[in-house]
This record gives sequence, structure tokens and C-alpha cells, in this order.
Amino acid sequence: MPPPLTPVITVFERSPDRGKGLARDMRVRWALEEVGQAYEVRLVSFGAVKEPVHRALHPFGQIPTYEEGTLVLFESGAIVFHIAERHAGLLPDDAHARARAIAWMFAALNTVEPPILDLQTTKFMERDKTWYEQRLPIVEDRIRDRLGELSDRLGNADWLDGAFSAGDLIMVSVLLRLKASGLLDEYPNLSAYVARGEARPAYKRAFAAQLAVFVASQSPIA
Ligand code: GTB
Repeated sequence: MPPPLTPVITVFERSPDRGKGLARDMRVRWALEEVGQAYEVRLVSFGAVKEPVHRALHPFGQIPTYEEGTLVLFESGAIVFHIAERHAGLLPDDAHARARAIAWMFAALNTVEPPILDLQTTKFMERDKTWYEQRLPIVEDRIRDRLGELSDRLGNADWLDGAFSAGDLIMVSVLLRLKASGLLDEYPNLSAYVARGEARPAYKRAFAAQLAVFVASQSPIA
């Protein structure tokens, strides 16, 4: 029997973000919802992702993975790019506009996300270090540098380059991780940009779906 063509993604059965929609499956779910592609979810545990069966799908033992027929993908950015390439709605038809939207995807993942990840590493894994109090403002200022630049570029526009694209989807997903820090509030146009992303019906559907997994994991029989 041929493998099913409905994409299957892996997500944590108990997401460490407790249903806040900050784990990497959220951006894949959002992309699938934007293009109207149904998908299935396979729940995995923290232990299972390190087992050979999952590592055959994901060399680094992480979520999300994406299976579609005989295609197996890992890396949320690559998965969103694949979805965007194969469906209308997330990348412009014009070749130059398309290339720029892809550039924004890379910028989100490669230029904006790293200092944000650094902040999370600092806060969650380095709090007990003697140098924690000195390091925290340095890491936060590196984020401010990027947010300032991004804020300048966005200006009063709704989206980064014309219509909403996969570049915005990834950028909003990355910026959402800053919400709890308060740093985003220092840039009202970026806060509004993120809110516009969250207001999209596809985002809301994706958010509800990942939250449902978390809620189910909290039930006594889960
Ligand atoms: N570069 C990869 C991608 O984009 O797909 C990174 C994938 C990744 O880090 N996946 C995490 C994972 O599997 C889940 S999202 N970790 C297990 C491991 O590495 O062993 C991680 C996550 C958790 C909580 C929050 N949060 O609360 O903000 C955000 C992200």
C-alpha cells in the first residue's frame, strides 16, 4: 500500500511550552492551515524522539518532523518552505517578490531568532551562574538591536514585503517567543505586527489544535 499523502507531523505529547504555541510545530501547523492542507499529528514523548525510529526521521532527535508520502522532512523552516512552495498563498508568484519572501524566512531563522534563543538559554539554563546578572542585559540588548532594525524596516506596513507571506509567518512565530520578556512591547509596530499574525484565522486554528494536545495531556487519564 502506498504511503498516505496527507502530511503527518510529529509534536510533543506534553509540550514544554504548556500549550502557549511556542514550540516549533506551531509554525508548521500554521502554514498548513494557511494553505488549507489537512494534516495528521503523531504524538511523541521526550524519550521517543531520541530513539532510532524517530532519529530516522530527524537526525537531531527533535520535533517537528513532516512525512508526506515517501518524503520525510525535518527543520520547521524547511517544512514551511516546502508547504509554501507546493500550495498557493504563502509565496508570491512574481519571481523577485518570491525571492524576497524567502529571504525574510531566512532572516527570521538566521538573523532574528538566534539572539532570542540566546535569551531563553540564558534565562533557563544559566540563571545559577555568577555572571548571570551581567550577561542578561547584554543578551537583551542584542535582541533590541535586531528588533530596532526590523521595526525600522517594517515601519507602518502590515507585513514585511507586500502581502502576508511565509516570511511573515516565520518572523511572527519567532517574535512570539519574546512576548513574555516584554521586549516586544518596546516596539509598538512590531507588537502590532505580531498581533496581526495572531489574528489570522489560520493562526487561531493552529493555536487551538496545539492547545488541545496540551489540555488532553493534562487530563487524569492522559
Ligand atoms: N531548528 C529546529 C526547527 O526549527 O525545527 C529546532 C527544533 C526544536 O528545537 N525542537 C524542540 C525539540 O524537539 C521542540 S520546540 N526539543 C527536544 C530536544 O532538542 O531534545 C522547543 C520549544 C520548547 C519551548 C518553547 N517555549 O516555551 O518557548 C519554545 C520551543
